[in-house]
Amino acid sequence: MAEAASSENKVSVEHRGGVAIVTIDNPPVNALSFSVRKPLHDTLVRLRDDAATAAIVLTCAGRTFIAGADITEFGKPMQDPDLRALIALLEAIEKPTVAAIHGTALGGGLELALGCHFRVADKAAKLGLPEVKLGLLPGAGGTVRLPALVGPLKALDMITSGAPIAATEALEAGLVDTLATDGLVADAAAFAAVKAAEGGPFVAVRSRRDKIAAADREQLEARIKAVIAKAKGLRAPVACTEAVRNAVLLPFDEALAAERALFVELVTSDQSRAQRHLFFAEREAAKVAGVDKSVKPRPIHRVGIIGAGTMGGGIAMAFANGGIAVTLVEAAHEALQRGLERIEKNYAISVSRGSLSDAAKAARMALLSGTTDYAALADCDLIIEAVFEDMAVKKEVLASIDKVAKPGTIIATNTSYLDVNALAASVSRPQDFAGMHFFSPANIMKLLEIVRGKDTAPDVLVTLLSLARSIGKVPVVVGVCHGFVGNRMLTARGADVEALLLEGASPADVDKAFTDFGWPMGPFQMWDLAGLDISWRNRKALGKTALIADWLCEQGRFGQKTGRGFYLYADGRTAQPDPELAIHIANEAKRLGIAPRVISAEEIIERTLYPLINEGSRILEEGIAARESDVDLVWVNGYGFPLGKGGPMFWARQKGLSGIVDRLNHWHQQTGKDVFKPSEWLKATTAEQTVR
Ligand code: 3H9
Repeated sequence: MAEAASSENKVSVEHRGGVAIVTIDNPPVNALSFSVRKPLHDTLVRLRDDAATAAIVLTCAGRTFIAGADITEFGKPMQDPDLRALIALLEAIEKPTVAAIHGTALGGGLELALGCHFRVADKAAKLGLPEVKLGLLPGAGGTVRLPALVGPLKALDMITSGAPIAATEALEAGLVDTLATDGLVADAAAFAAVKAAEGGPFVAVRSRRDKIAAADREQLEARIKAVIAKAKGLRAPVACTEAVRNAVLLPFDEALAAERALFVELVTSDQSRAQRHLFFAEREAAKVAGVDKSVKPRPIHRVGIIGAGTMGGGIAMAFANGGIAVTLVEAAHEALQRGLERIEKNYAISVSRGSLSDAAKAARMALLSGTTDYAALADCDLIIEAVFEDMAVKKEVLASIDKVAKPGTIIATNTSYLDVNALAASVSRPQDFAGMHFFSPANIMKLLEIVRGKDTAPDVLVTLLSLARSIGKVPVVVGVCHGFVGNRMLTARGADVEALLLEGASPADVDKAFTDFGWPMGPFQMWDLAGLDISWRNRKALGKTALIADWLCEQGRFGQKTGRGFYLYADGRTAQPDPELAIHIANEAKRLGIAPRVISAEEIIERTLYPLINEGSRILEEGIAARESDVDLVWVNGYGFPLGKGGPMFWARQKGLSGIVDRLNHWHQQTGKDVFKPSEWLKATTAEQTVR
């Protein structure tokens, strides 16, 4: 017999003999919104007091178990009952309670399941506490109950990485009691009936102290130290370690109270606000203007890649890592061989570091086949050219692809700067053509700019978006312009950097201001690493110059690879200041009549980051990016903009756009540039912020 327990039907109960099956139905991911918590609370009270109910099974409708608290409720007053109260109620029920888990039990969802006496999982289920990725920690007892069930070391790994574990691993770790074999709910109901028949008392997770008592505290402290060393200025991972340590050292209720205090600190922090913004930004990015939800992706079973160099090889690895077959094409056998060997070597390094098994390496290599014959591309569903960044070369390659690709195959160019519409003209099917701008190393970097040409078909965009997500990339659809979103803004960021040197900052001053801000490295470190010759070649092609960088290149100083660039690299890696460069810069400044002065870190940030934000605003005004959050995703995932600051546009809004406009005005005046003209987007947005 089934009955609805709430007016909205988000929680319903079915009685199977003495077992009450409580089903939560709150699509799409059964988040624990108030509209679920309230009826669930009332239902549990009723079943607790119902003499005919001998056991309770908690399960979910739809594609997944509860994916967590409702993130959209954070930052607003929490309506009672809160999740902690709900779990306390559940945990105190003296009848056996069983969570029946399918899909993903995440965050508050897993915490609710930890409030049950038992957990039964579907074999394909995943369980985890991903709060750290939102700049949070599990705030409903997860940091205290998980260590009790799986031991503090395992719990620390799960909580500080945020990565879910598979059901089999959860079984081994003691997180679930059994895996379903005949059907999840039926098995969970049978399990609950057996437990009820066996009789209590049933031990709540809070009372299981054996794994806590047995914890190796020295090892725990060592792991905590390692997590803190890798926290990169983020507070959440550190707070997670504090909470797990509390779970070991403090009595249960004290540890719970300490967890709560940490959660409140984090949920109101700028870092967590930024990370929550990025969570929703990733989901928003999947929505493309003019593309209806009903548009279906084309199936992609095999990807062809032209060019087995660093970029092509990296892209091939990205697909093989995602389980997709790849045909790699090179012009000559030797180049193909070199490319395949480089891939094999990269995988071998992962094996030697322990991050990849031999079997997984073999499986990935087996997905890669190499050839020098374009005809082998005939069965590919997507073909990406990743050859030299030159319009004529790319056009020739694309025309050759066009001749062999079957109808419906998507043809893509991996270009960083070139005009995608001009490239589309070299194929006979521009509707099947798009840009796919990967970032190097393409097997590691998460960002993918999907460049929408004027004729790109909606289903091509949908296909590339879902394909990218399936291989773990963060895709963002962008429009056609020189450098798209990321590289165009990067150019703006670097425009004043040489001027800063001439005015008195050293490369190390600039780089330090960047790393203090939270960037992984500064512009000079980045250029030295990438090779100064690359931007030199680009400048020459565009008829542009850079006073200092050109001088370095003219002397064959291309950065780390030649041992000298903006820095000296005596050992090939460690950057040392170069006195000769300092003299050269001072001489150039003198020649230009620039008097040296002390440049503050604040000025360095204002003269690099503010122009970048300004360029972002122009990109929005022109519709090259659809929304601010898309720009933020590009910068966080492709260029190392600090995660805890949420991306340049988010950071700019927090900082106050009108202040940024004032400072851009100021620097334009100070450095003798034309009067600063804010974009229409900046004007409108600052006006809107002022009114608010
Ligand atoms: C927490 O639990 C705190 C507690 O410890 C303490 C509390 C006191 N809330 O990702 P998808 C939306 S913190 C609200 O595309 P998938 C999402 O925005 C939480 N909304 O699906 C999207 O909306 P739209 C800890 C949520 O199948 C739609 O659902 N939990 C939430 O690719 C579909 O999402 C997490 O961090 C949420 N919790 O992946 C888990 N989750 O369609 C977060 C999703 O309008 N969620 N939405 O764009 C996920 O990791 C993935 O959504 C999941 C499904 C793997 C579940």
